[in-house]
Amino acid sequence: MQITNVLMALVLLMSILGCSAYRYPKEKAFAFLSGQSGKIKGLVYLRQTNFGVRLDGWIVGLTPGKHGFHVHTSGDVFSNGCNSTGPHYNPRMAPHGSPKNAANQRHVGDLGNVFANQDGVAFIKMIDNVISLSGPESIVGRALVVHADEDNLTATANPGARLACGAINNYYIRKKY
Ligand SMILES: *[C@@H]1O[C@H](CO)[C@@H](O)[C@H](O)[C@H]1NC(C)=O
Ligand SMILES: *[C@@H]1O[C@H](CO)[C@@H](O)[C@H](O)[C@H]1NC(C)=O
Ligand SMILES: [Cu+2]
Ligand SMILES: [Zn+2]
Repeated sequence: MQITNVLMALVLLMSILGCSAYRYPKEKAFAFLSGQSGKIKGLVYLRQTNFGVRLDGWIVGLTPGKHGFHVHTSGDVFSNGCNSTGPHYNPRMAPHGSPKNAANQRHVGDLGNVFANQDGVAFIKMIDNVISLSGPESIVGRALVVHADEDNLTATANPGARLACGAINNYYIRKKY
């Protein structure tokens, strides 16, 4: 209940901030993560910077430790929960890997792991220069997914069930005139 209120307040705040976005014409997006159990919730705010896409946010309700965190291909979080978001976003037909790998040695969507503390809260603060919020490989309209287990960042990694997910929504407000 309380968490929902905090998330709502943040969305409101972000939409207010979004109103001044035209002064800084960089793409912005957000994703609300939720899962089947209702226990796991998250909010991730994404913005394009000169160094890549910066992600800030948090996910609550996780078990402590590392959890695989990726952009999956489809933003469809409705037809079959997180299972309908498809595989990792991989427009370059590359193997799965670490976000630190070269762009052709990872899926574009491979963001590695988030780390949940003893309270089950993962604070997200990362910059990734392979994903983008515009252009032919834009991740807008796709989904962020957090997994039950750690992504060991190898080509055969299996981070387990999809605990929570959310579609990535663009909220860049274009100047009308
Ligand atoms: C998604 O798939 C997993 C593993 O196959 C399954 O346990 C889970 O119930 C599925 N979730 C939904 C919403 O169908
Ligand atoms: C990574 O995880 C996969 C799937 O569980 C496993 O097959 C592989 O051996 C692991 N690799 C390392 C280096 O831990
Ligand atoms: Cu994933
Ligand atoms: Zn991958």
